[in-house]
Amino acid sequence: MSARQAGRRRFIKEGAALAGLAAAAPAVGAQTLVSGSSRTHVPGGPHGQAEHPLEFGERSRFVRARRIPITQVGHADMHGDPNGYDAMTPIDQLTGTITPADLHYVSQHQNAPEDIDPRKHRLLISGMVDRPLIFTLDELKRLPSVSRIHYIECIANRPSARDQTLNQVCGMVACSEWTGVLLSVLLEEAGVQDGVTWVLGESADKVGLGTNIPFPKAMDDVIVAYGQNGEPVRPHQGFPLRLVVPGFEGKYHVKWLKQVRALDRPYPTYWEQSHFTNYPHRGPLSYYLEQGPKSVITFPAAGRDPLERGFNMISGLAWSGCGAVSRVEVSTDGGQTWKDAEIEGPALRVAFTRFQLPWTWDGQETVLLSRCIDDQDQVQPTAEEHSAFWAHARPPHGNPIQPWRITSDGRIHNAF
Ligand SMILES: Nc1nc2c(c(=O)[nH]1)N[C@H]1C(S)=C(S)[C@@H](COP(=O)(O)O)O[C@H]1N2
Ligand SMILES: [Mo]
Repeated sequence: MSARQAGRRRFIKEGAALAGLAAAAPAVGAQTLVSGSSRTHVPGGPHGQAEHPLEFGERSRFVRARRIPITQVGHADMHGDPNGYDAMTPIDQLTGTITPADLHYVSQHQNAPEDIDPRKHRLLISGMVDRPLIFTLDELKRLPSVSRIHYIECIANRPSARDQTLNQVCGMVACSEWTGVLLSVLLEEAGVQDGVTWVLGESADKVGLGTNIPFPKAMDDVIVAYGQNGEPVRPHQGFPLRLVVPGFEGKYHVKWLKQVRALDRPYPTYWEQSHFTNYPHRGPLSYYLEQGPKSVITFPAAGRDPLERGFNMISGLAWSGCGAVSRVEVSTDGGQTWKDAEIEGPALRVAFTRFQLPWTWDGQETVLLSRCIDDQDQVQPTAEEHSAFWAHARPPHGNPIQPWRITSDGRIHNAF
């Protein structure tokens, strides 16, 4: 008998066995299937217990991952709003490097315009261009797309002695896969004229955020994004369209994007001047561009349960606005000695990179530190280096090293 025939014989035999099973269908199984088919929640269903019915896609009730309204962590709303529109990423709950869309922090000057109808929304490319263009969302989606993983971090995300937990210290950063059209494609299509040096992105919300971006950056890797982590960008993240300006501080990433203007100088906008430049502090108006290398240990970290003696895997996140993370060093003795952490997964440019280091804690008080080195050989600064460097200006990126002190009872404290 050939192998093929043997295979056929076996198939027939199994087929017969299955048919026999159907004929003598066990009563319980059959009934469960029939009664369960028309409802999502079957009391006493196949698994015997449905006292806590779940919507499809909902997290387990044992997982308490929610965005944290900024007023709840004892911070004033960054934009001085009593309603506190800002909310933080529960960074202690994240695994890997992607932030689920509903946990991505929110930073904005007013509540999200929830009701932008994507069929009515338009993107205008104007200013110093040969052909001003108006795009519908469908038209944008017909253009070549890119999907890239990038973090976004608010300028307010900085270590501070007044904060007590990891989420307070580092909850204004998140990392998603963004899908959309490169801004360069749209600008080229419109025909940018000689002399253009900046572009201005403007939003459709009432307060309106206008952000000036240097023209070379606009032509490099800026994305007009309609997708986030495999679905349309959600309203609080800018539905239906937002800018993603990789590596530049949060305010460049204009949500609810409605217009991009090509200009021969930056156009002063209220929010930019009042919150995001050195104005009215000292010296001439200046814009902060790429963010430097940064990292934070997310386990062990303040806000978590006390640490247990013995083996622990130190884990954390690192990123840089200037490129990819090339190395992360960890110190378990307050900075006297440093070890290279293991980088988990590919280190993508301008994206969260997870690192880990095995460690045995002997129960002695100590301080844990991490420092990121990016592929431009830039090293994350100490607190002293950071404040010395920015002594004469408002520091744009709060990227000094974050220390966690572990006391002998296992409790973890912010030692910044
Ligand atoms: N239209 C608009 N876009 C905006 C803002 C805003 O207030 N309005 N806030 C900016 C700031 S300050 C940050 S840090 C990022 C935050 O993006 P996220 O809310 O998606 O986390 O959005 C930026 N885009
Ligand atoms: Mo921000």
